[in-house]
Amino acid sequence: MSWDAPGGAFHPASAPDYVPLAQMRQLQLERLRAVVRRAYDRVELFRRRLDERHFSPEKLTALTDIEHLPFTTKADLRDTYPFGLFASPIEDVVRVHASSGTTGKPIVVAYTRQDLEVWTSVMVRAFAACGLNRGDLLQNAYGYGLFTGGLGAHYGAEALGATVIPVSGGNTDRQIMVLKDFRVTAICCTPSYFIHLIERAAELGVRMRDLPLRVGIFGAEPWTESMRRHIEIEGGIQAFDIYGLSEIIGPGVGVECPFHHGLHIFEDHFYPEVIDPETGHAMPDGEEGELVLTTLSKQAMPMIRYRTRDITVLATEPCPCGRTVRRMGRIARRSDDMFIIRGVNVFPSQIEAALLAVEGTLPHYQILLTRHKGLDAMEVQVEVTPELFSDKIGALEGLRQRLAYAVEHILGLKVEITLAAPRSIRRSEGKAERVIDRRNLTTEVLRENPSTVSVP
Ligand code: DLL
Repeated sequence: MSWDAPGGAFHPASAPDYVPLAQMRQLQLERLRAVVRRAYDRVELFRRRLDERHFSPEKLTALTDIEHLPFTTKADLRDTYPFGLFASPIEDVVRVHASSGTTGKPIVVAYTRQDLEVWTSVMVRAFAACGLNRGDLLQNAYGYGLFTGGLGAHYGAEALGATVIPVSGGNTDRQIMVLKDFRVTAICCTPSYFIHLIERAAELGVRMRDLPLRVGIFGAEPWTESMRRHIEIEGGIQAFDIYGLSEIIGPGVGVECPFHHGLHIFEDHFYPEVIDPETGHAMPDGEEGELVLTTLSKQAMPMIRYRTRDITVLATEPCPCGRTVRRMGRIARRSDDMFIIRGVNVFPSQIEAALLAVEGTLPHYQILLTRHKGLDAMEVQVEVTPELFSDKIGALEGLRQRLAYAVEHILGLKVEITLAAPRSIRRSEGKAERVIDRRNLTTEVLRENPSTVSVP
């Protein structure tokens, strides 16, 4: 990569995003061989699994041989907690991060100095793809700390030469003051938090779209095209989707370019596959399945065929921006945030799409699952616009029926819709909590306290 352009600006075209495919595949094969060798020599779990398959690193002679390698899962990280998958001695590990697991303990990830350099370089490429450069003031409202969002974005933007404002997450009124007073031109945070910022700004008499802010780089949670439209119109900005996960590096695995035709994957460092989540078999490009990623250059904690649980498609058609690296579709859902209600598989994103298609609602909703006498029930609470909320009861009832119909039409399930007052659903400063599942809680409470008969 080069920063040699006039004024020391970063030149996106100097990044490996544009190299001819054959050259990329060659580089990937060389790196794959090296990383598999490293993991085999240094990570006991991986060596055991490869030995069980009677496969050794030197048998890997083509990229398609990756199919012979075992998958790595979140459970493997949990089982080897905290440092069991490290491939570098602790003396060479200069940073750790952690992300909350589904059960009590977090999963821990590690970086050598070189890993951090790689991370910074992909974040530079990501921000540059969103049109950021020197002279931009970036408000970094991803949380700083164990979460990878804050520091990942911070070092990338600094290396790009942008002016970083490290506000971190939370303290919404101060965020708005900084946005306005510092004449911020770009922001990064979760999309749900940005929607919250727009709203709070309006309450404070600040119209987000009148500010100099022009770009938002949003990720860390699923969001939809309707949310993008809302953000772009109300925020007066162009909104980009950025993807990543702690296990692989943090933010910076892939990002949209200004054409918004999916997210370009930084394939020279992260090798993507899409598999059928049921069978584990590779899916052809263009078909939807679970994203599996292999780190091609990670030293401290190489991940071989990590099952992300994120559902997407890989696109190979050329992008008008000229980047040759493959793109992944926007992640609308995970294979495991799915919940099953009365035998029907439901993804929160399906409900969100149905709600937002109906005029009069805001993109704030919560799905409440309960069980009564063994029967599952789903209630969807959705906020309505202030105009509608102050309207006649009849208008609200009409809206409620339209929403119930829209959701039932998509899911084939009866749901209870509750219209909520504007700003009544709890806002998150990081990832939004969309589903509250009280079904297990009910049984747990009963077990702890057998005299309890009814639980809310
Ligand atoms: O969320 C890293 C990140 C920070 C990405 C800031 C983008 C921006 P984790 O906390 O480990 O890491 O969570 C990773 O979040 O497997 C997806 O399910 C989800 N996710 C991340 N980015 C997106 C996105 C960070 N753009 C998990 N769209 C991933 C949808 C996303 N889901």
